Amino acid sequence: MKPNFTVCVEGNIASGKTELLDYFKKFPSIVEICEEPTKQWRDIHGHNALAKMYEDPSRWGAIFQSYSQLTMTDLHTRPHKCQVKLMERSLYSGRYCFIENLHNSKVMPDLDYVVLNEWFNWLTTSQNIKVDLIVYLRTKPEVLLERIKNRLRPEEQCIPLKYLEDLHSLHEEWLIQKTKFQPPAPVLVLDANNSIADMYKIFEKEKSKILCGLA
Ligand code: DGT
Repeated sequence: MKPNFTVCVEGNIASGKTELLDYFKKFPSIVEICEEPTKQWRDIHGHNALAKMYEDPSRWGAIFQSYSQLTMTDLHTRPHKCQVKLMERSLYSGRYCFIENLHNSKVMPDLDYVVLNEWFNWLTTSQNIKVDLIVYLRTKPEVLLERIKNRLRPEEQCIPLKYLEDLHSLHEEWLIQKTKFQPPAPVLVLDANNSIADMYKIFEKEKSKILCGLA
C-alpha cells in the first residue's frame, strides 16, 4: 500500500461524481474528499466565471479554464490528510476534455489554446500532480441531459445534447480508447447510467478497489 493514494473521479457533466463522493464520506478516517471548486468558479471576487463561460465561451472560455487550472492545481498539491485523497475531476479532464472541446469546436482561438497548454504542461511536470487511480463514470449523453434538466442549475439550462456528446467522445478517447491522450493512472470504468440507488450498490461492490484495499 502506498502511504498516500490519490483517486480522481471522472465523468461527463451530471454523471454522478457527487453521489460517489457522498458515498465515500462514510469512511472519514481513511478518505479525504476534495470536491470540485465550483463555489470559487461561481464567485471570484463577485464574478460568476462559470455563468460567463456558458453565456459567451469565446470571450470567457480561456479565462475560465485558466482559473479552473489554478483551483485544480491547488487541490492536487494540498498535502494528504488521510491515506486516500478522493478528488472530483482533475487538471487532466480540464485539459483533455473541456479545453480540447472549446478548441475543437472553434470557440477557443489557437493562441488561448496553446498558452493554456503551456501552463498545463508546466503544472503537470513541475508540481506534485500525482494520480494513482481514475474512476470513470461512463454515462450516455441522453441520460445526462435528462438529469441536467431535472436538477435545474441555472448556468446549465442552455446545455444542448451536442455539447454532452462532444464531451462524452473526449472522455472516451482519453480514458477508453487512449488514442490522443494517455490517462495518468489506471482506469476503473463504472456504468453510471443506473439510478442513484443502483449506483450506491455499485460503489459498495467496488469500494475496496477504489480505496486500494483499505475498506
Ligand atoms: P456530477 O456530480 O457528476 O453531476 O458533477 P457536476 O456536473 O456537478 O460536476 P462537473 O465537474 O461535471 O461540472 C460542474 C459544472 O462545471 C458543469 O456545468 C460543467 C462545468 N465544468 C467543470 N469543469 C469544467 C471545465 O474545465 N471547463 C468548462 N468549460 N466547464 C467545466
